[in-house]
Amino acid sequence: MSRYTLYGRPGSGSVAVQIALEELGASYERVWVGREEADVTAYRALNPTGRVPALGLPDGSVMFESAAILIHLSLAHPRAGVAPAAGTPAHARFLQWIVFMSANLYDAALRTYYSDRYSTLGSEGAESIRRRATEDYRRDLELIAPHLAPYVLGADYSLADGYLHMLAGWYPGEPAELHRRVPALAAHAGLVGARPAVAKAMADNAG
Ligand SMILES: N[C@@H](CCC(=O)N[C@@H](CS)C(=O)NCC(=O)O)C(=O)O
Repeated sequence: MSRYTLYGRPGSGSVAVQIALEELGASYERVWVGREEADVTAYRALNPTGRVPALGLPDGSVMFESAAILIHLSLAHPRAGVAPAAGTPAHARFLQWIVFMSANLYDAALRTYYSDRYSTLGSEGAESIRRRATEDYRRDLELIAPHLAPYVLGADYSLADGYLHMLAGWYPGEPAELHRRVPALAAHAGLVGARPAVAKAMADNAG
């Protein structure tokens, strides 16, 4: 029996959680949540936000919020080498970057792709929100880039890298242009993308 149930949609925020589950070698069932109203209504019984991802835990409870899920998985599997030991300065940096990415990069992605939800001024307002979100997105990717050495925490891969891989991959501009301007992000994308766990999760999302 699967220990975890991942609720997601192809190419959505569930990608980072799926990468994490693959990195852990965890047993999980992956459930795509439909977009029809009835599907979302049924899903709200598990996750009241109606958004993906959510993760069913081995005790049958369900949690949501991608950053919280990644932090939980790293703490629930302390010997898996996917995060520094809890309570250390390195773990403090792990928490810092995971929360930074959730609060800023993920938020910029939502303001970019759901800009109409952030405006009461119709499509004109939405367009200006989208433009600002894209600028914020680029600024925050550039803020992280100097810290990549080559991973978010330095020499060691952590679940923060899968998260960055997913979020940087959603950047609405031309990836080649972003990578030319921020070579550390290109190197990071190459390294992380080559990991078997990441490739497996990406292939599943590609269909
Ligand atoms: N803060 C949430 C954001 C989740 C989120 O907004 N997910 C998007 C997909 S990437 C979603 O479910 N969108 C569908 C909708 O909002 O209707 C998290 O980090 O998990």
